[in-house]
Amino acid sequence: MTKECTKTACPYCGVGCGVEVNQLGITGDKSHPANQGALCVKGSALAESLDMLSRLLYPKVNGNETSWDAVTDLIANAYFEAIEHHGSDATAMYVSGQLLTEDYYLANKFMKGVVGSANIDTNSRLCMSSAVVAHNRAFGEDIVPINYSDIDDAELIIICGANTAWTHPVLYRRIQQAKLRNSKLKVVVIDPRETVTAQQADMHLAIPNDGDIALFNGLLRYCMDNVALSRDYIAQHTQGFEQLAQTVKSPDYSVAALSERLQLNQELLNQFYRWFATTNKTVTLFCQGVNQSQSGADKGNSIINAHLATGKIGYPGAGPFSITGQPNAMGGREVGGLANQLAVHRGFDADSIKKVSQFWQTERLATRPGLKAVEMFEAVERGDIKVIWIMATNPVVSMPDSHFIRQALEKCPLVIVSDITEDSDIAQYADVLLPAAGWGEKQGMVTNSERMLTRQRQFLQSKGEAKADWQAIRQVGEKLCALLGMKNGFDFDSEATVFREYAAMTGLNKESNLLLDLSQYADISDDEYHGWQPTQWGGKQPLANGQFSFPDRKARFIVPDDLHKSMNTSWWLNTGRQRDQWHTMTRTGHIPHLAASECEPTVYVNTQSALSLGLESNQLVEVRNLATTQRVIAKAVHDDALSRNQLFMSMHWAGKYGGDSQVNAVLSREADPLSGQPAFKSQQVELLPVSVKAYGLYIGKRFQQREFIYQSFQSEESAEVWRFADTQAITKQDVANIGDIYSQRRVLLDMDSGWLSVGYDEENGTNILRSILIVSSQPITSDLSQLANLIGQTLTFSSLLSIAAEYDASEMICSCFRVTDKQISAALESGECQSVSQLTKTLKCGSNCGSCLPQVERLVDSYNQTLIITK
Ligand SMILES: Nc1nc2c(c(=O)[nH]1)N[C@H]1C(S)=C(S)[C@@H](COP(=O)(O)OP(=O)(O)OC[C@H]3O[C@@H](n4cnc5c(=O)[nH]c(N)nc54)[C@H](O)[C@@H]3O)O[C@H]1N2
Ligand SMILES: Nc1nc2c(c(=O)[nH]1)N[C@H]1C(S)=C(S)[C@@H](COP(=O)(O)OP(=O)(O)OC[C@H]3O[C@@H](n4cnc5c(=O)[nH]c(N)nc54)[C@H](O)[C@@H]3O)O[C@H]1N2
Ligand code: SF4
Ligand SMILES: [Mo]
Repeated sequence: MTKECTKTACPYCGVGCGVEVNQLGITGDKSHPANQGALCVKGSALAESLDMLSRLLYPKVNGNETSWDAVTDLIANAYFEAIEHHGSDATAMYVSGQLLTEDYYLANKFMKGVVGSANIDTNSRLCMSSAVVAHNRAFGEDIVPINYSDIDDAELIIICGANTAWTHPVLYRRIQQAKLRNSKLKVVVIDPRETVTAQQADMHLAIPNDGDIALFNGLLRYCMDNVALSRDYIAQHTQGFEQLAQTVKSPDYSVAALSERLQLNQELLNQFYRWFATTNKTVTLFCQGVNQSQSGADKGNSIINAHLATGKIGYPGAGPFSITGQPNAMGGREVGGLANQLAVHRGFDADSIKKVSQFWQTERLATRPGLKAVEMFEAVERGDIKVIWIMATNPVVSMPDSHFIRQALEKCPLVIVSDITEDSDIAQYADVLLPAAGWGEKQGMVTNSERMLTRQRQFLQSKGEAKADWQAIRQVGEKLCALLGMKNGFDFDSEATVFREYAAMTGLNKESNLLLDLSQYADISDDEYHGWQPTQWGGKQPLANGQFSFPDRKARFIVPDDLHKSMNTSWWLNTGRQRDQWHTMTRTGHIPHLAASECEPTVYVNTQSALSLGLESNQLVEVRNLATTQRVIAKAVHDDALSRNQLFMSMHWAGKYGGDSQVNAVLSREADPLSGQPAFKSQQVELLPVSVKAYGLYIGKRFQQREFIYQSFQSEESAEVWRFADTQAITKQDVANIGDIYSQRRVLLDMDSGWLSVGYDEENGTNILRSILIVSSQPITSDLSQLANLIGQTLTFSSLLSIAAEYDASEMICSCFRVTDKQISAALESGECQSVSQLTKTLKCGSNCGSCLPQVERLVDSYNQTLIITK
């Protein structure tokens, strides 16, 4: 790591925290406006994320290393041939909100400006596209009209469809701090699950899946009935209110009717509506519980409707706030990287086509929208797409109906993948693999949820022959321009030159109502670019003047389609994130302390429903999609946070970590018809017990694998932890072949329900422990993974057994210091600690990143409540 201090940005979520790389390692940047020095658990583990093994170092074609020159020719020729023989639309590119703005700008220019097709889509389709539609329909432009400082000013914060405490932790901490300062501030969480965010709120509205539109229509109705509308705002700054008013007047949206439909008591609903109606400074945060739905765009608009109709927008502490998922999802939207945008907040209207063609000096410009992610992979499956370039995303895990996506890619004549690792699931489908420089090895610009542009800076040499993604595109683009007989549109020698061209392009918006205009940076010098300080576009309060981007400058109300989805199966499956992992685990799965909080693929099952089926916690179950007959196997865990017939599974389990237990295998491709965003959050499935004859746990470094029906992997400091299960009994003889066949000696002990096998080597007269293998006919409930610390140590058998006995099933609360719920409860019960601050001092939990503080607080609260009840 460098001696000097480099200021850069965290590569994970859209909070966009500033990070400093210095002699101490990687710490929060105190001067960055987004985080003022704070980092969450993932941000705090950034230094460890750099120790990734299995980096992809050289370009490869069909598994063989080759040169960048050869591979550049190959790709450019493939695009050229496909264009010549099948037309531009026979090609595609699928990119990512984790690309930097410069990468994104060139990818968009490559496809729309040179190839001449808008078949470039991005994983932001799975993430933000419903919010983009909602903004465009309401404001005439994709604008987030909020700053983080609005959190500090607000008196009511509504968090709808977001588990902010886990997914945007530094922003969530800002909410908690605002609450400490302002006793009037109320927080309401709208989520079918009682998440850690909901547990901390003043009010939790546990609506059924997709109940949001009904809830917000009811809110408008309440405001109408209680004279809480802003008639002036509606008259001066909006259009279309009358039609919406007619809709919400329906008896379906009375509090009484809603109370029944949403299964919420009337008093609670009335109180929520009263708080909204009487609080001017209201911010409504929303994320994937809103976006990832068949009515995602309409849900977004129903939230915006409520803010417009009451005029709660455009002043400090008020407005609808779509929080972005990925670090540069916003930058990608600005550049225009979605298939249904052209560039720089412009669509495919005649004026935009003319201006963009002139700017890029191209006669090949795409003139109509391309295929959205799901449609794109369907076209690949049909054989319509001959070449696809996938960059910085892992669609065979993250797209719905993932087996279908895999089949599609197997059929595609040429799949090019740019990734930092060869181990990602998508890399297994590549004909051509391009080694990408990763975070710290590349540089460029990112935009966070509040429109703040921050520089990601390089502080490491890139590894092997890895190149920044923009450079790979530049090379291929240059070559393709030559093949097509065009002027070279890729004459860039640095990120700064790319950024300047992009900034100049946003100047096309000068003579329009569009707010995105960075043209004042079109001539910045290299030094100014390198010294860039976090800068927000759109001004501090972009919609303060009530002037929107439509020609008449008025905002639009949208009548949302209030879907009533009927249930045809026994269970609803909801999916999302865990606190300590990032997406498909390629960057976080190998970090032991992040792996500890959810150690294996787990499906959370509403406790009552589970009990009524006789389903035990820790038993393996099968989640099945009846339509496709696909299934995944995972460990069932009872969960009171879910309502009846609800399941929840995290999206992360992928690669060797999750084996075949990847939840998207059972998700359908159902998507919002307007945005194309898949409905990841409410899927109809069945849950079936799996008849398991043998459960296994291996701790060591040399696992002999074989075909199991279930297998998962957890990374530990000194060893690997493998969990597996089989429908066949594993015999004593088999045990000898599964574990560690390399150790000099094995001891096999009979246990009540199976065997314990310990492998060790004799070295200089002592026995060194190499592996521990347990095979049992019963689920292995204890978390024995910490026994990994003993691997490589001198073996004393009695110590092994006593430690094994101590590690009872417990939940990892603080990942940084590995403090479990059991340890916290023990400290409270013994009287050693009585408050969060004492726990933080004594056990250290929460004293590093603070991501677990909401859970620690919750444990203290529930302990205090038990005290009151027992007294
Ligand atoms: N730790 C961690 N943080 C991350 C990420 C990560 O991988 N790990 N990824 C980042 C990215 S790209 C994104 S997009 C964000 C996502 O951030 P969030 O949207 O906050 O996270 P999710 O867990 O996907 O889903 C949020 C909640 O929506 C709820 N929900 C489901 N259905 C409904 C519904 O019909 N209505 C309502 N109101 N709620 C519903 C779910 O129960 C869930 O608690 O997180 C970012 N931050
Ligand atoms: N069931 C379910 N599925 C979901 C969701 C859900 O809530 N539920 N959420 C969806 C959402 S919101 C999102 S954002 C997606 C995320 O899903 P993905 O984008 O597929 O997930 P990542 O694991 O972030 O994939 C990034 C890939 O890029 C590689 N990579 C990292 N850095 C670089 C780089 O600098 N250059 C290049 N070329 N490669 C790099 C990584 O190794 C990894 O393979 O998942 C979606 N899928
Ligand atoms: S909240 Fe955490 S993951 Fe998100 S940007 Fe900040 S440190 Fe990174
Ligand atoms: Mo996302």
